[in-house]
Amino acid sequence: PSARPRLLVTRRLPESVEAQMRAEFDTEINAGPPLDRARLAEALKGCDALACTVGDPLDAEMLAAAGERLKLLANFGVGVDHIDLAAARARGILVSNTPDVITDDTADVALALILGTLRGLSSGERMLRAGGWGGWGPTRQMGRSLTGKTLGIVGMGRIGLAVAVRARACGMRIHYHNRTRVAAETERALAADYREDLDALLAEADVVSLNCPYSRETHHLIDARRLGLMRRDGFLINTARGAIVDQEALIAALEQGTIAGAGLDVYPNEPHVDPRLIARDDVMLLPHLGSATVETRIAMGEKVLANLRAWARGEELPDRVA
Ligand code: 8YV
Repeated sequence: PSARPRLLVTRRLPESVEAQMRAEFDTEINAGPPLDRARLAEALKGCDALACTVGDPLDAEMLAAAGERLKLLANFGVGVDHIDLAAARARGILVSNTPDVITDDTADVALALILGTLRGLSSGERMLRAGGWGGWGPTRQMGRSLTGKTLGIVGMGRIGLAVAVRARACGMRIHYHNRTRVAAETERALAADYREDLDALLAEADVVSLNCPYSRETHHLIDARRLGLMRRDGFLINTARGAIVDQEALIAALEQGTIAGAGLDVYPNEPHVDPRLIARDDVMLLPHLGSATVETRIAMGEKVLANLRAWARGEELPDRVA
């Protein structure tokens, strides 16, 4: 019988990562569709560690069903809103994630959504592919300049800061809201203005970028009232988590023209995307690909491995989620 810890992996990971997992752990990798609650509960029995991702339902009930052996949830991804951290703590289950390595790619996608919506890049491409390009004209395909616009960043952590750096390079002014102010020298370097009041930030920003974690506190943070504070020519960008926005209220704001457009990489009920969003030309919609590059997905896998190895050796986890 093998003394190696038993590891369940809920999705296929980059090949090199899977190979290392198989070499070091008694590894079972789910190659099929995402495990539903019943199949995940079944598969978890007898496992010592789980390599999981966003979308895996790791709530208190699931962790209780997993049994006593489960000791580590090594999440492939930085957001751990799908894990009941309090229940994990109560059961003595450690949780790790993959910070830092996803920052730049995710910020790039936020910038892509800013460019895509303000400049009409995605609607322009759709029109061209549909054969609708009647030719160049001085008043056709006019978007809005990034230069001189105010970007309001909600959540100035690693990703928010990386979005700010990119937006500065495009000539945008940075305002931000966060639980705490960033260091004065960082504010100076980005010429970033802190707004303690989220409502004030929403009212003044030409573009609002959501870069905060999803939690009970940020559930529907951007609701009908707050959408109503945004400028009529304002854009909402979300690369964080879908349920930070009340999607019904967002659709209503777009339909009523109280905001100018939205760029979304995340949705409340992925992979379902509301057909009313799909039908609109003033939104750019991406399939949660913020961290989806060859380089970053390997780096995320390496982080999962580093946390698994540390745990197996009884060492402190490099990316332990508090
Ligand atoms: C990934 C993410 O798409 O890190 C996160 O929180 O949402 C993305 O990087 C996802 O986690 C992959 O499992």
